[in-house]
Amino acid sequence: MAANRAEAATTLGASATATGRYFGAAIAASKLSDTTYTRILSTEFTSVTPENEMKWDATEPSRGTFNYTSGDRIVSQAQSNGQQVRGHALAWHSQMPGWAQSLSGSTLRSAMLNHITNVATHYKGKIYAWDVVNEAFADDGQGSRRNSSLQQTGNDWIEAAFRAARAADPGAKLCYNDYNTDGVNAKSTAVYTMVKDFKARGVPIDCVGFQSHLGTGVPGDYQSNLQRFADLGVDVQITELDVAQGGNQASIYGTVTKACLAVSRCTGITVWGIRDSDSWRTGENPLLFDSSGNKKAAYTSVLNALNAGSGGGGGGGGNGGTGCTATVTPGTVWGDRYNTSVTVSGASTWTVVVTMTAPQKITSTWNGTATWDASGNVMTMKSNGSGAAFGFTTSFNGNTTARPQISSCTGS
Ligand code: 9MR
Repeated sequence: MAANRAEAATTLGASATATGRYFGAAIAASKLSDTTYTRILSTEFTSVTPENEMKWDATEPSRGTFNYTSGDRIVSQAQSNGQQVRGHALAWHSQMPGWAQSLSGSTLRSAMLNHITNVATHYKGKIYAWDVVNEAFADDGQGSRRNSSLQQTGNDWIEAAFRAARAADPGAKLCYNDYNTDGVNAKSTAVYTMVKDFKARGVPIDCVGFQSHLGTGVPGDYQSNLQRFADLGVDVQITELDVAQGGNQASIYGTVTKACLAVSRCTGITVWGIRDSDSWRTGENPLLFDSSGNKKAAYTSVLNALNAGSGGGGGGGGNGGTGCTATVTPGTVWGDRYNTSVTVSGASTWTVVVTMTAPQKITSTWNGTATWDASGNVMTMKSNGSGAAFGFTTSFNGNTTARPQISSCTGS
């Protein structure tokens, strides 16, 4: 079984990067002039999610008239910080503009598809992963679909949304995102069944987001729930993490972080806000920084878990490989390309799997022997006797935000 160990780092982003993952925050365009906020944002996070700015009501306030001002502001700020962007959310029953709330049936279906096509096209090449469909399952404890006007356009509305998103931005990972799916239960099992069906029928889906708005506990099967989705062949991401401030806040944050690190296809964690005062959960103080911007015990718990944890775990290898550590160091960035170095410790003969986000492509490598999967996005680098480090150059090809992810490190 492969087991990577990250070098100790002093920010959430750097520590997550050393495991091949991102660490993100939901942010608001209106707060980008707050210097405490932007200092923490640029120092600690490698990914951002617009909290409201890319939603339907924000981006298409009247039918066919699109407004990208606030979303664009977030994207350009992220790009100047070298951060990835998670797009949120293309189709959702909530925060629909008034004009769309008054539509139904085939008129609503075509308005939804037109919305997805326009927004995903506008942001093409700039989004690491889109929440294509958000919160489409009910809280009835039976795994039913939510009875929304979108659902009433036909049970195939979710796959239609994913197909429209893929056509508009083939380079973005396409996610289904929901809450109360954080353990094995009827709702998460209904999502699981849908994802399995989509994979079997070739409906484009790449990832599942687990919002993880948690109270005073975390499901005991949190990690195994992530793993069962990963085993379907999708990435999993913690997309909106916040935890009520109670006795266990720090340890719950640590448990969630460790669970992601233990699942090789868990590609990153996003917390739903920066400071407690930025949270939608007013009065619950559910975030990693207090209202003055100081690090809380929950912050330290996450950082320690990232620094101690395993990296991409090799997807359940268990076939005789030993553990090793693959630590990523970002290198020079040019206008059209950038370098990455990877240092391997814990084994002198090693195999490291690096996954790229299309349309980015690795154009040259050094100090290892590289082979590629059919998509050209997954590089398997084997040691060739030239030492404990290798490197590569990646061409942006229009996506300047994505960064390579270490999927596994196996020693032999
Ligand atoms: O944090 C968001 C808050 O500012 C908005 O008022 C709210 C509107 O519904 O949406 C919040 O974000 C939600 C996210 O988009 C989807 N999952 C649940 C989040 C918290 O409600």
